[in-house]
Amino acid sequence: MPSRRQTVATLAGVLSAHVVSAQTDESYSSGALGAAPYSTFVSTNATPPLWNHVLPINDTIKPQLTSGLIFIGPRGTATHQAAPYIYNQTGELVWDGSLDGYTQTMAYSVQQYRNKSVLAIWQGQFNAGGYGSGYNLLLNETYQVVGNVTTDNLAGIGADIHEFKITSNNTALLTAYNATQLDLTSYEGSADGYILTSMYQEIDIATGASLFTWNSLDHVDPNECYVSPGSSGTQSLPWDYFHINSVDKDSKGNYLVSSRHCHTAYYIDGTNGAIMWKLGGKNSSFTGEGSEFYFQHDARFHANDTQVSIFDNGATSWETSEATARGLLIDLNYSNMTATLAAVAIPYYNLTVAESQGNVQIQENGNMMIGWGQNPWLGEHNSEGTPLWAAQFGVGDVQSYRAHRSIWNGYPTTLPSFVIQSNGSTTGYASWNGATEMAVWELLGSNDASAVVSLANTSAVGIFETNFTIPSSPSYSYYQVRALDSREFSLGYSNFISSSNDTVLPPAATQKPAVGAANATTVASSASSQATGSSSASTSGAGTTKRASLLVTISAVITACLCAS
Ligand SMILES: *[C@@H]1O[C@H](CO)[C@@H](O)[C@H](O)[C@H]1NC(C)=O
Ligand SMILES: *[C@@H]1O[C@H](CO)[C@@H](O)[C@H](O)[C@H]1NC(C)=O
Ligand SMILES: *[C@@H]1O[C@H](CO)[C@@H](O)[C@H](O)[C@H]1NC(C)=O
Ligand SMILES: *[C@@H]1O[C@H](CO)[C@@H](O)[C@H](O)[C@H]1NC(C)=O
Ligand SMILES: *[C@@H]1O[C@H](CO)[C@@H](O)[C@H](O)[C@H]1NC(C)=O
Ligand SMILES: *[C@@H]1O[C@H](CO)[C@@H](O)[C@H](O)[C@H]1NC(C)=O
Ligand SMILES: *[C@@H]1O[C@H](CO)[C@@H](O)[C@H](O)[C@H]1NC(C)=O
Ligand SMILES: *[C@@H]1O[C@H](CO)[C@@H](O)[C@H](O)[C@H]1NC(C)=O
Ligand SMILES: *[C@@H]1O[C@H](CO)[C@@H](O)[C@H](O)[C@H]1NC(C)=O
Ligand SMILES: *[C@@H]1O[C@H](CO)[C@@H](O)[C@H](O)[C@H]1NC(C)=O
Ligand SMILES: *[C@@H]1O[C@H](CO)[C@@H](O)[C@H](O)[C@H]1NC(C)=O
Ligand SMILES: CC(=O)N[C@H]1CO[C@H](CO)[C@@H](O)[C@@H]1O
Repeated sequence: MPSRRQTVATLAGVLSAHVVSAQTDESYSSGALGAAPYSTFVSTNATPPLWNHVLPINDTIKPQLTSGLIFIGPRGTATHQAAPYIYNQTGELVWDGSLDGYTQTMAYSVQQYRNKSVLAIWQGQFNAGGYGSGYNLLLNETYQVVGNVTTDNLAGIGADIHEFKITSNNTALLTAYNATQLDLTSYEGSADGYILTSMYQEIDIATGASLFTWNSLDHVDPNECYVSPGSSGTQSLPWDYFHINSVDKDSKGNYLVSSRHCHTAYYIDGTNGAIMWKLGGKNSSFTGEGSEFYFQHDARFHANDTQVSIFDNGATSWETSEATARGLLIDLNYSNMTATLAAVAIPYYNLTVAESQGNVQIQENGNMMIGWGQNPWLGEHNSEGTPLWAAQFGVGDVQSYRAHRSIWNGYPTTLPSFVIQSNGSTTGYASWNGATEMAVWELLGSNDASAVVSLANTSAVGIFETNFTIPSSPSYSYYQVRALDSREFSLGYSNFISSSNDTVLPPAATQKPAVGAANATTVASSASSQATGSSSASTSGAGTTKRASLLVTISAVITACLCAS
């Protein structure tokens, strides 16, 4: 946390960063604000990529959206701080995972584990060949690690970057890549060549034991795929003939696997790994427009397995197959084996193909939430494919493997961050990384860091950092803030900050921290920050009740939102 004695110059820098966020779309899109504009704050070191709502959410669109927060994992060479992030629908920061020690991620999403929401975050080593080896951490609503899932019995090869999905049986689906020696002369390669096999496992999360392991080389001949070895096929750069990037499982216990380099989604028998049908590619079991996609990602079953959604990249870095990437919802007809297009989402803006990454998340109301992969864009289309809103979160090399919307209620066990700055008047800055239920900041004063006097309340709904003037009279030796939710439940107290020097004292023993967690279930239904309807500020009404005689009016300020109206 920055010292309260930040210089005026630093403060000016911060303020100018906020001014930046208020500039027009064009200056962001054109790159005039840099390759990766980001926000800064006074009370924390968070530096989240700033959004530019190129197709803003208007009042007509709002009722067509479902609730939830937005989950992206910005990465790429221009990204100021690669990490898992949570934003609200309008691009306001909710959680910067780097402040909790998390770094660059790919598979990152909210999942259900034992009937509770967990945040699943892949962490590990990236391989220049486009895969990785690591593990998936499961965080509960208090951001504490409750699971750590990787491969089982794969001789040191850890969980790959591309997939982590928890099934309804509390098992996890994850991918893995292994280099193996193979005579590649039948595939335009050398006799002492090396090939990458794509594997996936189903893991019992509680025990870590694998229940199922599948290896692409056992079932898919490299000739079925589209990417020849080229300059790869060596020990240092093995031939990635299959490139697995998603795994889903249906109610019948069979798997759906996306192979980017075979342009195919494989339906795999959950008992023996045999391929039951193929959608797309050279030997598609289905005919029709729904079986034509290129270098795709994120194949998921829907509608009792009669539909599949796919992110069709339309390209890879060395080959372009289509005019644009597409979000696809495909109807599968098993009686005559036809695949028809139920919905196609095309980026309305200047985006074309996505050379890598990307996803389609079908919302409860049928909307398609799309992360455009290597392009720093995300957006939502209705069930007919019409764009509803779109935002960019970078201009240069900023990417997010996937983009999701999910309900998430966060009750951090860290203390709220509170900083006081004097620059003529005295201003307090408060934020709480990952707290989603916070509606009101209460300012408290104390002379001995125990007996506290309530001084003022200020609305905090939807805002990551709130600033407010600290009254000059009567003055106190220490100030503190308390976070309250919309029902005035106490969520937590900050440290006491001295008004005259750098002294920081912990909350008093009587100020039990993070009580919100105890009320997580009851409070969840009142969550306001995830609403999509018009201003949610009214829900803070109860929290703005006068709490003390010294109530002063304090205006909340939106500090880092680039919300074009
Ligand atoms: C989160 O996990 C921690 C560590 O296991 C546990 O102490 C805490 O009670 C859990 N919190 C919730 C809300 O489940
Ligand atoms: C998770 O497991 C990996 C090994 O797979 C280990 O390196 C890592 O430290 C663990 N992390 C946590 C937070 O448990
Ligand atoms: C990975 O490939 C090597 C070399 O062929 C092989 O020895 C090893 O068993 C493979 N590992 C797995 C988990 O299949
Ligand atoms: C869950 O387990 C049951 C019983 O083993 C099985 O029939 C079902 O297919 C499994 N479902 C998934 C999604 O793994
Ligand atoms: C789902 O499809 C199967 C046939 O594949 C059918 O037996 C089952 O009744 C369907 N379930 C629902 C809920 O429609
Ligand atoms: C396949 O069957 C569906 C109805 O079940 C029909 O609408 C469609 O025209 C058929 N397609 C072909 C190519 O026969
Ligand atoms: C899209 O392209 C047009 C024409 O090149 C340009 O005027 C416009 O600013 C671009 N829009 C974005 C969001 O980049
Ligand atoms: C709201 O946004 C939608 C989607 O961009 C657009 O079609 C519509 O014209 C907009 N409505 C208004 C009133 O701006
Ligand atoms: C997101 O936060 C902003 C504050 O920057 C707020 O105005 C907006 O209402 C919030 N959006 C939602 C959907 O809660
Ligand atoms: C809060 O900060 C903004 C600049 O981001 C400034 O315009 C506003 O006056 C500040 N409000 C208070 C009460 O300090
Ligand atoms: C710092 O301020 C606190 C109260 O504001 C005071 O009690 C303490 O003596 C001060 N410490 C120093 C080193 O001046
Ligand atoms: C510790 C705490 O804040 N507990 C609250 C949980 O919610 C109930 C109402 O449902 C309050 O009465 C408690 O004070």
